[in-house]
Amino acid sequence: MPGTARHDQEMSTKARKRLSQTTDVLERLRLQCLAKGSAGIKGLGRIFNILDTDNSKTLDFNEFLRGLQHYALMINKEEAREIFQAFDKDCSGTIDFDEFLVTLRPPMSNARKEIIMQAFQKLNKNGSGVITIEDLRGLYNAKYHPKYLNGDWTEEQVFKAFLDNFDSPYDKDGKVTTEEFMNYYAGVSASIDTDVYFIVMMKNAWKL
Ligand SMILES: [Ca+2]
Ligand SMILES: [Ca+2]
Ligand SMILES: [Ca+2]
Repeated sequence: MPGTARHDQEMSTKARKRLSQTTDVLERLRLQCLAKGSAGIKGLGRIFNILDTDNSKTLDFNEFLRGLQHYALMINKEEAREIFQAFDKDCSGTIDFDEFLVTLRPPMSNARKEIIMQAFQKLNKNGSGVITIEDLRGLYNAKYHPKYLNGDWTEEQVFKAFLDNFDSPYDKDGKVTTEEFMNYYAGVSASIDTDVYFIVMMKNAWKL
């Protein structure tokens, strides 16, 4: 599985170093997430949940402000208001998980996006536009998974666990969209310095 513990640790170390040099608040918030190893869709989902104290599945301004303070981002209310608006793309007055993810997702070069899309297309065998268990049969070998080998899981359960890595915590339906796939790899990508290495890793992982 691409995105190893070693990668996460490197990412975290680098993010902490860059934190001391950055004053831009949005970038600092992003680096705080990276430093905690929470760049991907799951990690950001966890952070969103923590900030959403009333469990409304959206963040209002007060929850957001408390969140910024929790991450030790000392800014005044005016600045916080500005950043809040940068997140709130549809100007609804609240931030939903998609808005949160898209704003905090570490940016990726076009070369990286292209190779991610190639992997998606390969996995999306039947061309339906979303990856499901059906697509994985014959493409992803579940039989080497440790839990399959020791008899804990069926092939079906291995496939489900695989899809679960990509599935958004707020749209968990066993189907993986291009956006969810991209969000997952934005996390992996943040731990890898060069495009060349990222592309090699993707090619090896997905036999592209
Ligand atoms: Ca809320
Ligand atoms: Ca909104
Ligand atoms: Ca989904």
